[in-house]
Amino acid sequence: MSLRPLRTPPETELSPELLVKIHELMVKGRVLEERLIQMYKQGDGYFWIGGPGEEAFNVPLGMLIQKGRGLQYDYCHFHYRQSATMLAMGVDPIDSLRMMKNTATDPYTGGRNFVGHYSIRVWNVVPVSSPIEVQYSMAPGTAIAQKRAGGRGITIVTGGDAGTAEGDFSTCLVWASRPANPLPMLIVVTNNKWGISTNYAPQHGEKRISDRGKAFGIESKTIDGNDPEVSYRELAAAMEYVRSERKPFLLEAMVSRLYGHSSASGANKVVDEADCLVGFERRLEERGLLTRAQMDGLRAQFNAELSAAHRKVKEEPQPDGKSIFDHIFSEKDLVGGAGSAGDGRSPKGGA
Ligand SMILES: Cc1ncc(C[n+]2csc(CCOP(=O)(O)OP(=O)(O)O)c2C)c(N)n1
Ligand SMILES: [Mg+2]
Repeated sequence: MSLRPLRTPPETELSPELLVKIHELMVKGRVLEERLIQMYKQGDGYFWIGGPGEEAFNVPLGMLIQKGRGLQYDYCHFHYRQSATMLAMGVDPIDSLRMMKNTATDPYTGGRNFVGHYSIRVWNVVPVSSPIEVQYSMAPGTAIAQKRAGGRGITIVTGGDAGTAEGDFSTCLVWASRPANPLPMLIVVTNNKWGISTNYAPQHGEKRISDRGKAFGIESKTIDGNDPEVSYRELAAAMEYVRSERKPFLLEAMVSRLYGHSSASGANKVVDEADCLVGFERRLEERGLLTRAQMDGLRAQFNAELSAAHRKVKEEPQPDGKSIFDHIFSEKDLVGGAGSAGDGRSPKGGA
């Protein structure tokens, strides 16, 4: 179901249709995460990690990505809180449930990796890694190739605040900003003010993480990632800068972490952090764009869809033990062509 806005308000720069679309995807993203948490708690999966609380930023990001395969499209080096971005890019949520349940039908990893660890070659979505921050030192590789190729494709890398303490983040800033070859990279830090159980404040001498861009001459900004309108506008502007100037941009988005770090910390709802969905829905109601009943109906519809998907996935098989050594990267010749069979979405050639 796609909701239609009731009237056109003058006070917003984004069109009512766009705001309603963003809202729909935010609700879908939240319902998906809540379903995944429920699956974990019911024993339909071993571990949960995800991004409930980051939808206001992650949805606009996914909507603005130019998806496709190869250097003329955007390369995505994501971390494990990006399900809402993937939904906005167009994935089917049932496949996230498959990854959660580690079924053989999981198209991203064949049931071999944690939930949230997407890998989609046809959309340049580089496999998400559990070791944090490594994506920041790998991302310059695709950006160098894109710089050489020319065009408007960019490299997008995301990660958390705590991980910026690691050397990979500095490596990224250095490589992105060399005057001899600045790189077309959107460097994103989603700052939820936590690294598992370690709070941000006593760990960071810099006032803002985005300030670290200044030393390298990198354009940078800190934004309210809990506001989808701010996020959409700022992401659109930053991406246009990177696409046209072929230079890096460091964007820090302040976000909430609504269910703690992961299932390892209980995955229970926190009450002391702002919920981006609550604030946005209040605004949509006040502006007369959607009614409470419409929004409740949308949530109920996604809940029903994912409940049915959950029942389906429960019946699907786990991977066969014999396949454990399939898809070993070092045994493939991805450049020469041998071993690159597959549609790039299935684990055959996709992981
Ligand atoms: C290289 C590495 N060191 C430590 C860990 C353990 N670890 C997993 S998540 C995490 C905290 C990450 O915090 P942050 O970068 O702020 O991202 P967030 O989870 O808050 O989004 C740590 C230390 C890891 N996975 N990899
Ligand atoms: Mg964090």
